[in-house]
Amino acid sequence: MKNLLIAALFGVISTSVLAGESTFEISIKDHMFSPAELTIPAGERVKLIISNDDASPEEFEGEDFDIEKVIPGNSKGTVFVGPFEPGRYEFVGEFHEATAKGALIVE
Ligand SMILES: [Cu+2]
Repeated sequence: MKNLLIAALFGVISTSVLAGESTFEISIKDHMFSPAELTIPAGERVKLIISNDDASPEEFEGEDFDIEKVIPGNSKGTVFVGPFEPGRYEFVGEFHEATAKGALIVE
């Protein structure tokens, strides 16, 4: 019983550590990212909440990392990125690549 309790507590702790990963928000408006450059910590898995404030769908796509996620108009999408080495990692909104450009600055 005691071991079960410890295991249960441990489960709660590891879940909360996962839930505690850094979260950052990016928005899309007029087919542009804001902020266009986002600084995130190196060596960590990071949660990005992408809010598409345009009426049309957008696809968040990493140029320098392997993520693709379509976000319908006027809604939010969540992706997990990293852990990355320090550097600059570009991404685009693939449906409006001419204007929807951004980068993660990993420090
Ligand atoms: Cu794509």
